[in-house]
Amino acid sequence: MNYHQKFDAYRNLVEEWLKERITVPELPEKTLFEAMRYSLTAGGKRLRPVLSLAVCDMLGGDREAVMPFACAVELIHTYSLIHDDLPCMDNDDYRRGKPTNHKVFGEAMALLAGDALLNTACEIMLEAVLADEKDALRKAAAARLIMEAAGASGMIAGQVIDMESEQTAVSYDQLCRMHSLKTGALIRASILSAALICGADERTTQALERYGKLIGLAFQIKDDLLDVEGDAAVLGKSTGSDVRNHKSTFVTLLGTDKAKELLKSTVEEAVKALEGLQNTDFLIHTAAYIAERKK
Ligand code: GRG
Repeated sequence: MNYHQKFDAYRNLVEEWLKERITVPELPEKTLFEAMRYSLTAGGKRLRPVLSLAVCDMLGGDREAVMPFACAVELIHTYSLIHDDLPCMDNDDYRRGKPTNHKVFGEAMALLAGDALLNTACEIMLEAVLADEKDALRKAAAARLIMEAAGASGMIAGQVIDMESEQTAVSYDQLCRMHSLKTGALIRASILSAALICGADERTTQALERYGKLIGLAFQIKDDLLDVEGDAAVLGKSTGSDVRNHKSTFVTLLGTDKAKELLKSTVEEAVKALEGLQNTDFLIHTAAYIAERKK
């Protein structure tokens, strides 16, 4: 299997698990579940859960043990996108080339679908903790790590910094910190939660932490480059408020050429972080994939 086939195989496992777990019951509140399913099945790359499963395989861990946590991160990621698109945030009409959740279900339902996805993520992780006495502590630690990354010292903090820095010039360091919280925290959590559940030793955990940090940064530089190249607009990501056009990005701060150089060197450093570890092929390719992706 080549890299892309392997990525697809991981992604298919994630799709199957989510399809079974997030169903639409015949109840009066059915629309809520339809709204949750709508964004959850709208064509996301599944990068975060794929990373969790890849780390699990790299460490010879148990995929079944990691899967609920991998999917919980995807549910949290999906909720964050629904809320990010709301009129009170970025006010986007399209995401992944499709109408945003609130455009289809209305603002109130979109808000509640995001809330419910976050709650479901917690439920899924706690169910996994309670299902297995043997690894309960490790799994509880993984759940804590994921919730911290998603919360007020992680993704939500990044979103607040982003909101409050709109229309103001930010420094390169401020931009890095904002993205490290807003997008990096959840990417790192997908890697480190799997490492925790699989019992990674200190040296491996440190290497994976550095790798996660660097691919998170690479992910964001690439996102900024994609926005500029217009690919993102074609895919319907950037129809939001005009305010976004004035925001500092890696491209506005560094220029396209320097941003591309930084992307290249960040990926190289991410690969270097894995030196000395075994079975790192998939993670090495993922670092390159992040830099080469078209969406
Ligand atoms: C509203 C609480 C709250 C948080 C929002 C992550 C975030 C914080 C907002 C997303 C805004 C955004 C588009 C950021 C750029 C980087 C990013 C997270 C892109 C989307 O991630 P992908 O490319 O998405 O992994 P797919 O579509 O593949 O799932």
